[in-house]
Amino acid sequence: MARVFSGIQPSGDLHLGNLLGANLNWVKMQHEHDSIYCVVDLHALTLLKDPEALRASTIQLAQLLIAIGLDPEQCILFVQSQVPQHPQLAWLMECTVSYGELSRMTAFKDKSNRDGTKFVSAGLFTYPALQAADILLYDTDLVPVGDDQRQHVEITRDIAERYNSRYGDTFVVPQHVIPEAGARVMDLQHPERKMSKSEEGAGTVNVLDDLKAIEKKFKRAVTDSESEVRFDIEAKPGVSNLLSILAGATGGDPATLADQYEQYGPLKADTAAAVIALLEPIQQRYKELAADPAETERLLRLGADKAEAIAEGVLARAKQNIGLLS
Ligand code: AQP
Repeated sequence: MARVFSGIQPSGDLHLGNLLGANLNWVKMQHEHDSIYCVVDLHALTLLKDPEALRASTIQLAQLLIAIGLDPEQCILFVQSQVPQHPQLAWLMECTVSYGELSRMTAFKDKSNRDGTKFVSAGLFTYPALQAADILLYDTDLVPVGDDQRQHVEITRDIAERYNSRYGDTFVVPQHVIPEAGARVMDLQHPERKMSKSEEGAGTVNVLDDLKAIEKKFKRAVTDSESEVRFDIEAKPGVSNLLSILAGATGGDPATLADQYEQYGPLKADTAAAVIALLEPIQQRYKELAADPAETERLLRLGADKAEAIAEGVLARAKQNIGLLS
């Protein structure tokens, strides 16, 4: 059975891009593979956070993942900072990746250049090394992620291969798994940029948004001055984004779905309805889980213990091979 690992940052509200790009695949894969999922709170520290807000977001995100369908009996679900092997292996990763490689990461360039970013932490620069540690600590074969994480899985593969060639066979070299539809959900108001946790507003559909507000967001989604419904990301980014969302939410194919529409209005209405049908039961389950944070904390602690039992062995192998005393 393949080993699956992926993580998500408690850095803001969970949105439709996270869901279609990654989390729905996580739910599916937990039934097919040996799956490990992580709320990567240490990654969230790369940008300045209010401590109370970080703690609350960490619990809320775990509850949302369970509400979406992750079952702590079927997979291991845990919080990164509760497994100390992650930052320990990250140092070995930092010493295996080069400054030049880290400088080429587009996420660093985007986030460090964002308006209002006054303090660029060293962690923001080196975080692909921590991410490599997250993945490699579990002898991971498959990493289900959205398209924006392709480059980070690539650098993880490069680090694993370099480590293996320098110090002998140590790590499994993982592969990304990216969904066919919904791999890159774009902002509804700015279809040239990806939907992201840090961009709140009319272009972002959050999993916990009021359902009426979601309908409005789709109604107001930016399209173009033509009227033809066609899947063409370059020429028609807004319309193609709606088709991708509809396909991701219903399991269809965006280009085939385009043939069913002659106008933008019905496409927007159907996409909103499909998203609402997906989110409504998640919101209901979340409400129940939110009422009992102590139970979530208990489940996460159990998950961390299971994760640590695996991570301990892999870290010991990595330390042994690089020449550290055990
Ligand atoms: N727009 C997206 N479309 C498809 N997949 C996406 N993912 C993120 N955005 C999209 C996937 O969700 C998983 C978790 O990613 P993250 O924790 O890095 O979330 P984020 O929304 O990108 O938030 P960040 O990191 O805080 O980014 P910014 O600062 O840009 O808002 C990953 O598998 C990711 O691919």
